[in-house]
Amino acid sequence: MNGGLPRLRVERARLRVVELPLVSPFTTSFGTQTVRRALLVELEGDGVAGVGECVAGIDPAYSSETCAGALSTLRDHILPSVLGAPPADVAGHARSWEWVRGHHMAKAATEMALLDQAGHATGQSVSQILGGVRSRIGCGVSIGIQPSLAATLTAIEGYLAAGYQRIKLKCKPGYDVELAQAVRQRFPGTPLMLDANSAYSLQDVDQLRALDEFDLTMIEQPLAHDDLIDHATLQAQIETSICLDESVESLADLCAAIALGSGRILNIKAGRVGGLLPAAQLHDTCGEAGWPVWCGGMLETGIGRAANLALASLPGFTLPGDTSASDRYFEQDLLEQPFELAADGTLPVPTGPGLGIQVEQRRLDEATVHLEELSPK
Ligand code: NPQ
Ligand code: MG
Repeated sequence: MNGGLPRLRVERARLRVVELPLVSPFTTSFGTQTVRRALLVELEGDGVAGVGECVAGIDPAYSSETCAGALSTLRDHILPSVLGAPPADVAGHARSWEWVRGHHMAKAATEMALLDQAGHATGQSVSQILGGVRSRIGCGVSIGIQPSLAATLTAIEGYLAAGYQRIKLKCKPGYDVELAQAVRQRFPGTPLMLDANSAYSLQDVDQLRALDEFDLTMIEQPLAHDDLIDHATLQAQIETSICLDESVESLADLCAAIALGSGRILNIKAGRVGGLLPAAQLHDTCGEAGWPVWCGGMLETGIGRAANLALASLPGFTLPGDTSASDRYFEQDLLEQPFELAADGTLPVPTGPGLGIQVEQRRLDEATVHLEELSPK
């Protein structure tokens, strides 16, 4: 990390729930989303404000966390640990909620707001604070399960025309080998990967091995969300590299995965691992182990999207991630300037102080479905 961060107070907090309709339904092996409900944490102290986005979903399907659960955990447990506490730097505030087990997405949202606040106080961008080295990020796109193979091919064509550098397709048992074959046939040279979101078991090894012939850059999280052992068994039986997502929620999980050989690549999401600072640590450990990493996505609004770009500017993020442009998901983002994909398939890393974004107040108010203010007890 670059230099020290200032010790700041957190004097007020606001919890806000927003809802943004998705441009098209997003279907994974665990369900279909038509709207993104997001929980925002807004902090203020020492005359400086910061905002963070919690990536928990409406349902506990991707992970056990939900928007409603994060809201109550933030209100009753995490924010009371920092509100009115003595001035502290971001790591210091984060230590005050270490006693809370789990709830990584709620913690990460608070940490994101603290980093935004610290950046505004010092003029540093979150990328600079984290030790970022890149000014533009190569982007891929994640495509949900479509009603037909033809619809999938059409969707891919559109995203490739827009410039996206790699295609990730959601898959599930029975929607995999034929899918990969059809896509490979039509787009022979395109960097292509699948994400199963834990839809398979070791009994499906033949099907998974059949994917080896399609030159996939990786298959993401084929097996159970909390498994590392079976992933190691599977990795020894297939050629395609396994990328872990759900199974790695901490540095301890990652160290176990590396030791076991549960995969060869990591999808890093700050929300899943409890914050941007823990995410940067996982990045460092992957570097030492020779695991390439890329930045995942959770259908973030522009706020979380900015944080993802800052994270992806670290040196080990050598693969295009799910850091897509705002219009991949939303007709209207929450920002004055939505993130727009350049023709070369990159997005810029924000350079302004903190997250480096400007939230459009009118749009934010329109999207708000719940708002509560917290102050020190
Ligand atoms: C993944 N994301 O990599 C996730 C899955 C995902 C872009 O593929 C609400 C809450 C909606 C959590 C949609 C992408 C979600 C979600 C997708 C997680 O596995
Ligand atoms: Mg995934």
